[in-house]
Amino acid sequence: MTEREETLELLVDAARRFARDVLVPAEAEVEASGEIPARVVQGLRDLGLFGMTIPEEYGGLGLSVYEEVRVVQEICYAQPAFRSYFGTTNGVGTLGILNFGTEEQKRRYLPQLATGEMLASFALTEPDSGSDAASLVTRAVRDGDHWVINGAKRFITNAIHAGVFTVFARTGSKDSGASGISAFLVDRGTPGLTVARPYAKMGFAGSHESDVTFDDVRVPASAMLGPEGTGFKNAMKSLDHARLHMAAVAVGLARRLLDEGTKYAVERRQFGQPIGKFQLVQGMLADSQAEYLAAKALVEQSSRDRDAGRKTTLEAACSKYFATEAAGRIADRMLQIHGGNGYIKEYAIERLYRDVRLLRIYEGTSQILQVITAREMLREAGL
Ligand code: COS
Repeated sequence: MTEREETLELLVDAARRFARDVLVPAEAEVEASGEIPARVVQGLRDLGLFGMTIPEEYGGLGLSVYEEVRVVQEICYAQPAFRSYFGTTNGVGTLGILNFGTEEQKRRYLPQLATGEMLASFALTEPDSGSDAASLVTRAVRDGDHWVINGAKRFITNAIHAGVFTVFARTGSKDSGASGISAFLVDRGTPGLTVARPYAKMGFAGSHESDVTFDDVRVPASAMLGPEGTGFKNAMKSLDHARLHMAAVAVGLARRLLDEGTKYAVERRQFGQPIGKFQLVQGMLADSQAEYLAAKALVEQSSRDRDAGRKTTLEAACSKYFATEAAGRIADRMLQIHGGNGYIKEYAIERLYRDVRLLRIYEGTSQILQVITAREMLREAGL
């Protein structure tokens, strides 16, 4: 084992222990309060998780994508809202700065983001622009040395905590499509930027998503991220990476769901024996274990391909699609094993079942991921 591999295994082990010893026991408290306790946030900071993807020269851990997905799987053994708290800062909220930022922008934001002193949000989705991201209508108009932004964004994770937003706005004409979109870094507290109260949701208690509105928000020209008109590519590139991260979230959660179901199958007795002795229950366990192993292998191999410098748009889409759909099926089977007990709040499976539902929707719905996969295949074949 190389020194780097040994360091990774130490970090993975620390993340595993933190998830099982600190995060899982805190789940009920988060469900009741809707907040991640300060001691947990501090623990996530101490592990360096806010800076996983940020290079060491800016104070982060500088993990490769493979290393990142290994750590994320461990943290997501606990309910996924814990990961959401540092997820946008590692993922979509920061990747644009890493990929497209000037040295000045990197120095200004990355060191604070790496420590978790500042959180980042990614503001792409709008009320009428979700899967069709290139149709967004938030507008940025040049005014001397400034840009003036007007519009509304929807479902913005961590908006109430974020110190900086990567905002996608149209700088081209109304019908300019993807090539008329630019990205901007907008600081919290900029006049005209308003964050609404987080939504009440089906699951994911402790993760906060809000509407964000821009009413004549003036930012200096230096706040533009990358050249004018490259915002859409910036967003897509960030999502290619983030979808591997999200696939790892599903794999981590799938492991937890399997453990909950297996434990229940051992403890619960019916017809005079543990229900795990019944072959129909065994079938549900075996199908779920096979899907878990397949999802884990897929995301880890796809991450290695990305680290090797290959374009992994197709692999990232397949990983997120397969892993999140598999996690959904696993959640359903594990709840079925719990029977009536799976439907009451006393057991973790009820909450995890609601949490897992979101994974097939955000950062690309399963249907959009199917479209991306098929498009890449057909393009390769010359269509
Ligand atoms: N990496 C880099 N560039 C990319 C890219 C990628 N993965 N995907 C597309 N692009 C580029 C294209 O190459 C094209 O550039 P050129 O015109 O120079 O060739 C440009 O971006 C427009 O691409 P395309 O024509 O494919 O745009 P579409 O409007 O057809 O995109 C999809 C459709 C579905 C791919 C896109 O809208 C999408 O991913 N939607 C889901 C958004 C999402 O996940 N939202 C979740 C919330 S954000 S957390």
